[in-house]
Amino acid sequence: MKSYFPNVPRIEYAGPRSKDPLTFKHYNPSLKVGGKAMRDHLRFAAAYWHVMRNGLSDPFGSPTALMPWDDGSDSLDNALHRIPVFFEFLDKCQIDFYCFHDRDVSPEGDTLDVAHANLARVTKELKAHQRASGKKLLWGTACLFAHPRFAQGAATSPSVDVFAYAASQVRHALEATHALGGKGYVFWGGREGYATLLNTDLKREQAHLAELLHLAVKHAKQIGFKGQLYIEPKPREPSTHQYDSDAAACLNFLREHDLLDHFKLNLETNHATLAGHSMEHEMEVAIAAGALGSVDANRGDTLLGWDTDQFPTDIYLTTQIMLRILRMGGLTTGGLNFDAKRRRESHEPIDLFYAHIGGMDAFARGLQIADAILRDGRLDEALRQRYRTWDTVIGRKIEKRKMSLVELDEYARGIRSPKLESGRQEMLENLINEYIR
Ligand code: XLS
Ligand code: NI
Ligand code: NI
Repeated sequence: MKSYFPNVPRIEYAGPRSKDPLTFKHYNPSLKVGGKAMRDHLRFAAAYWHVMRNGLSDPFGSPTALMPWDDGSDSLDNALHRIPVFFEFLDKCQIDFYCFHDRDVSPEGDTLDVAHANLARVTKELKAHQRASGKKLLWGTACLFAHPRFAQGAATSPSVDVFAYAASQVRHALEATHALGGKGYVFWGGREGYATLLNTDLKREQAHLAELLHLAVKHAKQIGFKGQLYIEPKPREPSTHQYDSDAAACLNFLREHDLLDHFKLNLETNHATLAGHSMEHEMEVAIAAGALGSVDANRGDTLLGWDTDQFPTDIYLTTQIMLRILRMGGLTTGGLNFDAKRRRESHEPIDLFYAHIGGMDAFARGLQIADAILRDGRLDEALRQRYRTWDTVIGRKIEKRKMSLVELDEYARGIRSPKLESGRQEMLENLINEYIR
């Protein structure tokens, strides 16, 4: 069989002492952590759009990525040729899942009919490769942001015909995802927002967005798709403001439009920071609503104000993420999808491997550290202690909504002025550092 990465062996676990950059130092897929294999905790996925389609251009410069397997055309043939390259990449990286947009994997063509036929052809090929390799689809999605027709929105376009085009694309992307046994389907509303409120009917646009989601819920049911539907929050870029701006906004939107039973959130680290939040904040908000579904694993750059989608290599970050995933009992339909791209300077194919190895090792360490912190128990105990006054008769009564304002007034007048204890932030930060080695 032809190899597209002849100089790259299958990446294997070689332990923390290994000096070979093409080995895992920490990711040991079958190693059990807390009774569960690392690969089942982490459920790594690669993003087709970054691995296969990202030429690494930036707003100031053209693409740099070397892709010797790609003829640069938009032909169906070229699209089909990319598939074995991608599956070789997945195999060599030991990544079990992948994610794609309809337009990453198959060309748009001149008409919708051609686009759908292309997607159907490519889906067949993807299915054959999945079957031969055992790789799985974490989620699929429709690209409703790249084509010029979506410049003013897809579901939120002022044009009803654009809405219909978006709906058509969603139908086929959903069916392709279903055919491939996808564990989920994502809506990321890159253009679902506005550039200026002067020309925007915000209420109407949001209702249209909700309607597209309702249509997708209905269609998923009709075709028997049992995968999880997700919304991926992001505050801006490309729009000035996106309706799915952060976890809280998405949850409110889902509640308002009666969709919360059908959707979970796919949270991306760089989107959290663009929204002015930490990833752990976004995760806590989603988990509190029982709605954390999946993670787009990347990071931003504190010195750059856009979605740089860098590979996550920060052990603090991966520890924080894994702490929350472990506490909520693990990922089920979701995974850790590397929605991440190499820097423009890292243009050689081998950099794809270094990038993913780094992200996988960082999460493997985060997992082990988080597991150790939770087994140690002091962090959870400190949290429990901090709220212990609520674990009393009076606290429970308030939590059960069994106290009136008058009763609380009487209670308060019968006790001494409350004294606060220290929040111990620094002590707890030190505790985390004990484990980051
Ligand atoms: C872009 C988003 C996108 C989604 C899928 O910022 O992260 O890649 O994950 O449409
Ligand atoms: Ni993403
Ligand atoms: Ni992003």
